[in-house]
Amino acid sequence: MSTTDRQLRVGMVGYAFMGAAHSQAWRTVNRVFDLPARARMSLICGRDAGKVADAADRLGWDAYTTDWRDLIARDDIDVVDVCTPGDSHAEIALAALAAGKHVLCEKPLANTVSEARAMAAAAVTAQAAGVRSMCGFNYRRVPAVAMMRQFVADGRLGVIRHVRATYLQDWIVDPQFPLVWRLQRDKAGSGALGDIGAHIIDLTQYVTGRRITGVSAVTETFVKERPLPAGSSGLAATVDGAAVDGNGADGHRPATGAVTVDDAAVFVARLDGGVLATYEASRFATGRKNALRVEINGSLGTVAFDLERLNELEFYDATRPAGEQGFSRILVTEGEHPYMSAWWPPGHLIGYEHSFTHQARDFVEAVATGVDPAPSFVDGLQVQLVLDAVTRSAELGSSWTEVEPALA
Ligand code: SOE
Repeated sequence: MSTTDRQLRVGMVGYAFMGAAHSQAWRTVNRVFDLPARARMSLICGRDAGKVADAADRLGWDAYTTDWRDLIARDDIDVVDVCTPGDSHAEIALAALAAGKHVLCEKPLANTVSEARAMAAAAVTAQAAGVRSMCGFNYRRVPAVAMMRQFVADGRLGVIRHVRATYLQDWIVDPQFPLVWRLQRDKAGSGALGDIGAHIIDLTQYVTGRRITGVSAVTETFVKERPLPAGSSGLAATVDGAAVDGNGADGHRPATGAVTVDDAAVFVARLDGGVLATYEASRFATGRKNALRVEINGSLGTVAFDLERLNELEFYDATRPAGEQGFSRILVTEGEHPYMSAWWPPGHLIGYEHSFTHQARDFVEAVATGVDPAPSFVDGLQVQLVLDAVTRSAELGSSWTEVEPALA
């Protein structure tokens, strides 16, 4: 068998926003990257037969099923890609690992620390049998982020003193925006904290190579009651015949339900090695659509990344002669930059979806070459421990809360 004859037959559970993003990645990955195995989009799973059939057709999957247990039971599936809301991550991933399938699971890894612990333990056990698993923190795969990490690892920043991270959105500023699953604790685990805060927690730990050791947090749910959705898809949703003032077409107010997650979370943290950090995750930052920003200050320089300018990295090099210092903007679009040589000629830009293709690339390569991909489920558990500490700290009036290491 030649290397490209080797197939990894993927079965994906879920077909909404993340399902579409992952589909795009599976469809593209072997067209762009030269890899030791070929991902095949074998089977997609969703509960609604009509909708999943449509998704299979639209997103390019060979077949569909309405039962994830059926997907896992099939011996012609090698990889299970979990793109469902957090309340089913643990059950699906644990069953998949037990069946010897490699697993890619969307972030946050789970809804609770105990679920994440069980998943991490199962992943470590499965490793011994050559079964690989990875948590989908896709922003690690933005070339400028990978480069930022390299700068820190190479000592270009000297001694790291500060981390400053924000992830800001505004899609629920309108109090009439309906109560979608992302606003329900039993489905999503937490709100802005787990959905977008998890990204900056993972990114900053990844880039600095340091662990968050303690936090002091505040969280808030600004709008506590919202109309029930008639339908939703990704971050968009509708209320039955309702106008923006919340009155239904027939003059009756639509039924409402309680928002059971945070709308925003703000916390200060310590990372090991004496680093002081601030984090902010909000869905109420009016005008900020998907604004993730990370800045790291060290004794020899600063790097800053802004997702809205994801092809760039800002770098301040304090080792340059005093009169020549200042922030420089590195355009991360050249062949020597991480992932970029496979794409377009120098200077040609990439976007959000490419981070998922890079994630699929790294996953396929790891599985095909028999190494454990990162971020592992243990890394996912480490993020979960921070989310949990933030929640507990906020509940206790911002009291300082230690974060235990996932691998104690
Ligand atoms: C929704 O807030 C969301 O889609 C997150 O779930 C993703 O992880 C993030 O990449 C963009 O925002």
